[in-house]
Amino acid sequence: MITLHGFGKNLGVKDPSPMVLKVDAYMRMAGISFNSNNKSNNLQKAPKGKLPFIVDDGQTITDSQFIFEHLKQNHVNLDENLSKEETALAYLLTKSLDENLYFCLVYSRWMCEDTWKIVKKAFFGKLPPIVRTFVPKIVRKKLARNLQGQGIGKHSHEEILHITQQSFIALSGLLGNKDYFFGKESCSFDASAYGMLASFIESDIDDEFTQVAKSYTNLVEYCQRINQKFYS
Ligand SMILES: N[C@@H](CCC(=O)N[C@@H](CS)C(=O)NCC(=O)O)C(=O)O
Repeated sequence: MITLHGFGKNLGVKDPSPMVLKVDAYMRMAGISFNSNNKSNNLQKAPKGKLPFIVDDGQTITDSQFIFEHLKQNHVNLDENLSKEETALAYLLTKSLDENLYFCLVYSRWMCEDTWKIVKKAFFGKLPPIVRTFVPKIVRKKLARNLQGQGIGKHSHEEILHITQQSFIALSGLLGNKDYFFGKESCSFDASAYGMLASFIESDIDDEFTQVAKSYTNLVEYCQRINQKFYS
């Protein structure tokens, strides 16, 4: 049996991490049975200091990309009906979400003052009082450094919002009125897209970033469709 290690429900989303959510969605779409482990020390236990990781029959696999590859090789390949060209496209589109839109999400949650207040309470609100005063500051500083290093953090607020919107325009245009990104059946890119889109669209947070995501009706309906089919 596979165990998926994540953070657990927060900010109104099944998991606040789009990477955890996409692995969860992949396994649901593929009909692979699994357990979720959402213990608060999962991040400390994570072999590479990041979630998600899975344990499959004693084997630990970290990083959503490696997890997808493991699931495809050892369980169910959600992409088996895609052409070679579609498979290539699905991979590159996934990387666009993981390496670009993801950092816009991190910026919106951790760097924008009003949203940060909500995130701080949601992630650190249950810590003992003294720890609660310094741990959020340390984590926020680390993420600010990461965003600078990655490059998104060098841009202005308006520019980051613009980059975010460009991704939603592209995703909305690509999906059009199809059920899933590559047609009638879901593939690995749908798991990745859902993980990322739900992080904006299903979130309790009401800010410029989630508002812009929610303005694309076909993306909102896409999340609803996936919820109905795989999460009800
Ligand atoms: N490339 C990794 C990225 C995973 C990742 O960035 N996870 C974040 C949550 S979305 C995390 O665990 N961050 C904790 C930290 O950096 O301390 C993947 O695709 O799984």
